[in-house]
Amino acid sequence: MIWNETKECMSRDEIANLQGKRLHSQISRVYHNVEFYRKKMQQLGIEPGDIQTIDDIVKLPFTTYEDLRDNYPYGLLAVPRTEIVRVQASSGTTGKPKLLCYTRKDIDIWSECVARAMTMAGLTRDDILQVGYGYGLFTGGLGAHYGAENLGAMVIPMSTGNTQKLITMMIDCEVTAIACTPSYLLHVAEALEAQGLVDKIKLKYAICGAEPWTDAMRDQIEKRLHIKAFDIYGLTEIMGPGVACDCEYRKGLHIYEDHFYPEIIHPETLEQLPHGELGELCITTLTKEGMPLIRYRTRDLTSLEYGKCDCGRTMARIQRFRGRSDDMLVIRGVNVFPSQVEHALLTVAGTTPNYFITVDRVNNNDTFDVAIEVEERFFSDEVRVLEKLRSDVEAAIHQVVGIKAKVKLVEPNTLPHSEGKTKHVEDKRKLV
Ligand code: DLL
Repeated sequence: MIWNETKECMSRDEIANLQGKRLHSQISRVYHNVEFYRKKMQQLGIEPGDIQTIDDIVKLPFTTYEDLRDNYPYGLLAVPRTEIVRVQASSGTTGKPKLLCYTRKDIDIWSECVARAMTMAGLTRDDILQVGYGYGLFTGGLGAHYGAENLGAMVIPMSTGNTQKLITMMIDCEVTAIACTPSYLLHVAEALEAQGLVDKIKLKYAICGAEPWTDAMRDQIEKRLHIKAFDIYGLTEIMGPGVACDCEYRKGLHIYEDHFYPEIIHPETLEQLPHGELGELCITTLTKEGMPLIRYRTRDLTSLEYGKCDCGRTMARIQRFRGRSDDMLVIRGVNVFPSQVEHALLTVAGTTPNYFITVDRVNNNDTFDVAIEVEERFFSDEVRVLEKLRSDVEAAIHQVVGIKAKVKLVEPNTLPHSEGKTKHVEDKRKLV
């Protein structure tokens, strides 16, 4: 089943034509309405008239997450503030969040894209969907919610945090689909198994994303719950979930190219790479009104495949994610930068900037361990003093990062040091 056949199955020529037209009008709008882009384009000596076809995109400047932060909260708006009906924000930045502003039309397009993704997974208006992504500033909850309502499915807005209630309602309400992170779904599977309830559920589909996951994890989810699991991708800056999703043929995640133009660039030279090569995914929004982004560097490393899929869709397919070109980690669905831990440590007297983060996945849950060197004197003091420092550090990290870390305090010069760039992170999850 296809939600919007006219758009999802266009020929490559039709797609390129539409993208060229949309890019031209998007660029005219940002040039006239967003000082940030006008200045950047003027520095490069280009005007909206220079952008006629989609191939002209290489003339345009890039946008980074630092640009978003520097222009917080309304600096990149392309419409009057009064046209904005919603904001969402991205987790995981030190200090000010990255705020994304949506007009009513932006919300409509978002819910259409999520409805397309859900249709791709096999959902119809007959389904009952539990949303197990967090509601609030994070885009997962409200994004999935609006998409499912647009589809006409019945939505149960569970949010995160109460697995037992989720299980009870899953059984009582005869839930047929769930949208949540893959690691949370495995946690739900374990809880169902522990209570001998797997054969009481009516679940058929899961739409999982917001964090990297492997085919092995997908396999486990499908076997343990007897369902089909689909991979949904998105990021707050561009819209939220529903930028791309995979279909039953699993040949990559179809990106909705009528709204988002994808490019793969070399993360250092920033040159556009030929089709099929691995590099950083960069996305230009073609229809966004509130806060359009031009050549936004997602930092996600992947490649793109073109060519018609067996499902009939012609939109490019994002291949397996191979990590990121920056040091961001996604832990329990939350974006975490090592610099945030550093920032938290600065607020606690007695700690040093020498720390080491270890991330792993144990029983399908991400673990987040932080070892920190503290001043020698704490080890000769009473244990109580050391324990107090440990809990202060845990609280500081929780406050800045938004999730809890297991903190271990160690003596000076016990963590790895190097002459050049000290390595602060080991990710043992083997997700690529
Ligand atoms: O995670 C939006 C989302 C919500 C996507 C629910 C899917 C489902 P952010 O918090 O801004 O937005 O994080 C975006 O998470 O750049 C990737 O690094 C990572 N990510 C998201 N989906 C996937 C996925 C949401 N399916 C960042 N596979 C992105 C791998 C993913 N990584």
